[in-house]
Amino acid sequence: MTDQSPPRFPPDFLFGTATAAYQIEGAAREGGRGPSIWDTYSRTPGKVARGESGDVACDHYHRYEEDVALLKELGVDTYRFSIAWPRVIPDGAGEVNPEGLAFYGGLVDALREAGIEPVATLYHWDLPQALEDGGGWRVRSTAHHFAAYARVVADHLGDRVERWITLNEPHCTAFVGHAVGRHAPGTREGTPALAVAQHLLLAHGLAARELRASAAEHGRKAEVGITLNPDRLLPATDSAEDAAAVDRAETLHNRVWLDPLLRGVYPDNEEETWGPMADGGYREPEDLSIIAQPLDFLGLNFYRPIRLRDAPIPEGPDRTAVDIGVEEVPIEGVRHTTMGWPVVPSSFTDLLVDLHRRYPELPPIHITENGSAEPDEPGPDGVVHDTDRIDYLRDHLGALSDAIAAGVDVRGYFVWSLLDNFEWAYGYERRFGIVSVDYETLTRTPKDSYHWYRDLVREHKRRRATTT
Ligand code: GBH
Repeated sequence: MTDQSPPRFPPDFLFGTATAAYQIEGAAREGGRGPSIWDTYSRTPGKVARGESGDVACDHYHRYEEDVALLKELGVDTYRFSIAWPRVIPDGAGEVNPEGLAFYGGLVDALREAGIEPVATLYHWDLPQALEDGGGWRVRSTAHHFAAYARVVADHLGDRVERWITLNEPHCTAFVGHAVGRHAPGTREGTPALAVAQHLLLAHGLAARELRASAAEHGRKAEVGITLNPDRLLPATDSAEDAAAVDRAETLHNRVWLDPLLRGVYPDNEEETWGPMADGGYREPEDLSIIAQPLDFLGLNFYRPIRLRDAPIPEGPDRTAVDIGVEEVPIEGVRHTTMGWPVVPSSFTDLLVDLHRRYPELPPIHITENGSAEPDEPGPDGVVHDTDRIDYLRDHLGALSDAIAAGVDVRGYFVWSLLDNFEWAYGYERRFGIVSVDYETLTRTPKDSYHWYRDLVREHKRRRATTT
């Protein structure tokens, strides 16, 4: 039996929710916004389920005040959103769009007015199309353009935003975008996808320097982090082959990011993982020192564990960067969400404790996303009674508090997501929100999980007030 009482957290622990620009904003052709690779991808037939796109999404661009009111009623300490690069710099480089900056200025002001600390992610996958046309993340110059964009945003919003996330899940950009092909730009590449990973790491490092330089120049505070989605990878059997397969997958999923960022080294098994693809010539000697500058915090997104077994490694020119000789094996005997993802809360504890053990260099952690996609059928009262989501959140918060008790330094937790939204290649059918969105009328209706989370945050704040 699972414990029904909500877990407790240290008094200064922060609770929030998270969203991302392309998934909620809509207004894709308004306010001077330039096109992004997700506009191109979504408008390409056959890429996104039912041909859906983020053209309208939740229309958050026009309704952000209503959404901030929902956050205020929810009582959260903090809110994580992302800034659309093509709203700020429509072509990715050069001309800045004041209307784009004004939109985020308005959002940040509304949040602060409501007593909610904004956390801004600079890149949640919406690369300006003009940069993709010039080679995208495959070319080094994109990292420098990203740093210039970071500087513009920091100069403009740094008086009201103190916590920054450079990139969201670079793993998805590099490997789902350029090898699996299920995210924009949707290609299936080998060495170029590894170059993308390198340029993303470099972009993070260069942008972190700009965020800090801007803060220093203006006499402001800035905390800089990056959000990764490290996976809890489990071998299907205890064979040596499956253990080796998990080692390769650890490199593809986790070490490719964590080793350079936290230790200033590249994973020592790149050859075993990628064979001839690993030797790309896209690295410069100074890169590691730029990439490995200290992080103020590490953002982690967690949803589910993955079970893997050894599989044949395809050879030849069609081999992509995700073809490393592993195959996913279903995890049975547990509930699965509408994403088909197994619900195993203890794997969240295990992941955090294992990272803590393997990387003594870990900075404080924020769980920048956790949540579940569940059916959206409302009851006769018009409200979605999402008890499965409440169970998911409660059990994962319990698993998180177990990790904290085991010594992992976690400072905050953001539910994914405030609103039902555009779930990338799955379109609008998969719903992660604690607030339901009617995509015909764009009406927002809180689900039971919203009220459950509101009560949890209230209770936490009540205890915080009595202990400080
Ligand atoms: C996060 O990604 C995202 O940051 C967020 O925007 C998203 O809405 C949320 O989670 C829920 O999905 O089978 O090869 O096509 C989570 C990690 C990794 C999940 C890529 C979907 C598809 C891989 N995502 N994965 S593939």
